[in-house]
Amino acid sequence: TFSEAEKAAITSLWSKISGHADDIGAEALERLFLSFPQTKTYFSSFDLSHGSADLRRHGGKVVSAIGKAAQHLGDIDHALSRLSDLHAQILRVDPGNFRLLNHSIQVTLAVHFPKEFNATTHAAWDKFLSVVSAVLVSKYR
Ligand code: ZNH
Repeated sequence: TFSEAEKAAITSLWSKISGHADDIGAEALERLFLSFPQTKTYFSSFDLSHGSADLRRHGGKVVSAIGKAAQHLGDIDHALSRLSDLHAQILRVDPGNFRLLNHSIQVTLAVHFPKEFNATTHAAWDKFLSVVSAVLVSKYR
């Protein structure tokens, strides 16, 4: 599903993100909760204050899962299979929320990696995050 150019854009930006998963993830979540407050309802037991340990821990998990997908671009379905079960069977997050998180992630990446996040890389990441979301909602019924 990805061209060689898209794969290169995804993996090269991932290599910049990987050492900062907690920071990037926490900021993406903070942007999600501030811009789309309805998404906070899934995290009622979390401390959602700026830079909290909960935001950093959960943000780090989300970004690490995205990294796993970036390292398995030919088989994201398989790489995220367990996480897909979790979202479909236990968490049952409304599928519409994935677009909101993807948007927040992309704004965060644009702010932190302005040179790398050019129009081509933006388009590749937009497609990549859509594919990741599609996998995570694929087992809903
Ligand atoms: Zn999710 C969880 C990823 C989206 C909500 N997640 C989770 C985890 C991970 C993830 C890794 C952990 C798991 C374990 O621990 O095992 N997500 C993810 C991704 C994405 C997502 C990658 C995309 C891209 N989610 C999402 C959304 C939402 C969510 C959109 C809503 C809004 N998640 C969630 C929750 C949880 C999770 C609620 C649980 C948390 C806790 O801890 O509690």
